[in-house]
Amino acid sequence: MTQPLIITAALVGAEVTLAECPHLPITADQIGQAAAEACQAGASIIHLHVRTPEGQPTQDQETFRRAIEAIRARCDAIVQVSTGGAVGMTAQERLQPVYLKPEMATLTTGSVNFGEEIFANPWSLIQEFARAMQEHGVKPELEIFDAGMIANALRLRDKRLISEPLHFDLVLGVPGGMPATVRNLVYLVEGLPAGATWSVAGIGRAQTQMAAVAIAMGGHARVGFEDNIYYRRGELAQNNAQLVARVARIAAELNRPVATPAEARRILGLRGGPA
Ligand code: KMH
Ligand code: ZN
Repeated sequence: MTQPLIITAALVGAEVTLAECPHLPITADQIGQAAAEACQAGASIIHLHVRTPEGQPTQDQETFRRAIEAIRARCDAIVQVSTGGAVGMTAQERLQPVYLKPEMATLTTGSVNFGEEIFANPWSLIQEFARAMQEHGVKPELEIFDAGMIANALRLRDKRLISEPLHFDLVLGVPGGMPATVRNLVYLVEGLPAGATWSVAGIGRAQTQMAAVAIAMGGHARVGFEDNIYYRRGELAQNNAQLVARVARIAAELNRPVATPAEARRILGLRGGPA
């Protein structure tokens, strides 16, 4: 039987600027509000980056703490913190939100060109991040930008640094990573271990297309300003919830009801609500 659809709302990201996206949530209050609206529209995971008051990406623990509190005050979504942060941050900087013991955190299992820059994730860093997540009871979402990253994730599993059921997010369309095509998505999904769950994050205009394919394939979907700021060509989205709501509507047409946070926790093997 097909599972309910887990929609992840990637509300903020690290690269999008306020100049490009005037509705980008920045403060804890704005992030909490955006999360509540996204949940109302059908999201059950909030993928979380935070910003300084000036709008710069930061991994500051206190800024994360305030944003997480603001989300939890308004909805029951699973909070998934980013350990990717922004390109160029140190490992210690990036790890800070894991110490807050959120339910989930991202774990990118390899390096990838990221536009003009390199999103560096050497094997030593990957293992250190996996260990930190294990020690703090945080479930990793394995971020896959290229095919070899799945092999690295399986190496982590074999070394017992991550445990099943594994959850993957297949990020397609980053300039330098795997392009967002149906063929690439199917290829990656075929390489996942039995029992794994997965979502797709299509970048830019691929966001809705990839989400629709994932819905049909039985996977899950990620949308939001981190990956795409347009509702349609030439028209900025008004808020993250608008992007979530569209995917929820497509899912309804395809007989995939959206998962509540409780259902998402069951599907992902999370033990319960937030600690
Ligand atoms: N901002 C990218 C360099 C994650 O959240 O873990 C990395 C990223 C992935 O956004
Ligand atoms: Zn992210």
